[in-house]
Amino acid sequence: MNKVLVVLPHKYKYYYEEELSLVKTIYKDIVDRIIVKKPNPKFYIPYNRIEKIKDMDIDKIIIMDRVKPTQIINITRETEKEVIDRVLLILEIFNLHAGSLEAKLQIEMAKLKHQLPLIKEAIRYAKLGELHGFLGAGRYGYEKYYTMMRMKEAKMRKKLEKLRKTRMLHRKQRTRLGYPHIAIIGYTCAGKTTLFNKLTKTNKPVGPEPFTTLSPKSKKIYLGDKEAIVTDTVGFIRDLPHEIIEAFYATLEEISNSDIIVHVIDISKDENSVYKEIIEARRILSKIGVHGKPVILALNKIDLLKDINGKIREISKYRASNEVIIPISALKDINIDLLKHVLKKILEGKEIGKDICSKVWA
Ligand SMILES: Nc1nc2c(ncn2[C@@H]2O[C@H](COP(=O)(O)OP(=O)(O)O)[C@@H](O)[C@H]2O)c(=O)[nH]1
Ligand SMILES: [Mg+2]
Repeated sequence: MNKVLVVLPHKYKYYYEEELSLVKTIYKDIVDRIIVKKPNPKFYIPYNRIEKIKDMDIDKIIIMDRVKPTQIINITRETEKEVIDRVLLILEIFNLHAGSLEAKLQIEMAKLKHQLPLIKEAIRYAKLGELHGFLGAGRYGYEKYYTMMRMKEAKMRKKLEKLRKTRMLHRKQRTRLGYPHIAIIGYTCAGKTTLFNKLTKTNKPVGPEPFTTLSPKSKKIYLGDKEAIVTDTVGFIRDLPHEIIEAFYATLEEISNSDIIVHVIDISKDENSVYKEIIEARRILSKIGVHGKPVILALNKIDLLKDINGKIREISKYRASNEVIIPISALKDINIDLLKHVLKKILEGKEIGKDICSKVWA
């Protein structure tokens, strides 16, 4: 059930790789891709392609854009394939990382809200003619399904409010037990998962700890004689749709609960986009209430650079006082041991020695 066709809008022409990488987080088997310059008002996808899709061996069509409910319904009717738009895909990705009940509810709410207009549209179509089984509503009829979903949404909203209140009450008493936490953050495609896998190679996922909300993407690592939990966080997504920002922040609580943040940055990109990513990460951290925690700027993909020192010198200009710079290659295993060493030093509350400072731009 994983064969997909990806539809990319031309507006993301500089970010096709990132967009495809988002898709691959959930759907590994991308059979083909279509680039759309000007969306067709009725089908989004050009009509000559629609006819061919019908015979393609795929399970889903993923459209990396905003798609109108009528367009989704039209495509489904013509091709008999399921359509997922960018919002739904990103919510699926959030779900992979959501540890707490609150984050899960927030994501579920966003999904429902996103689908309600689609159900409404389906009601209109069903009245006009045939539209069976769309969105799993077949058995109930769309109107009943719509009412059911509205009720579900109201119920979820109440549950969330209650959850927030109790959390406010307990926040002060909440003490963290167990291991220190390291969160890997950064944009899509920066190399977070590659680094996470390198750091945790053979280690098993950890079970839920008391009083903490642990993401399913967490594993234990050994830093010399020290143990810690490292989390591959959801990642910052370019052009995040505004209606899912709340769900995004809820999913990021795994960062608020961490002791050290490793911000992975692809420095094979130009200086300006690296700078923007550093600033944006700081803004997001501050927004979720993370201030002054130690941050390691892991400048990744140095294997792709000709002038490593020049590039690092440029980026050092932007370093804040709580940040340490370590150039690495997660893929080619360059400076990973150094990164581990620095993590250990920070966990021990020790100064990062002068000997390292010559290699680490602290
Ligand atoms: N050349 C090079 N490629 C890398 C490095 N680290 C990751 N990549 C590649 O960058 C792409 C995105 O990596 P991934 O870990 O999935 O990024 P994530 O979205 O941040 O989790 C993959 O194709 C990786 O193989 C690196 O150090 N050097
Ligand atoms: Mg990843």
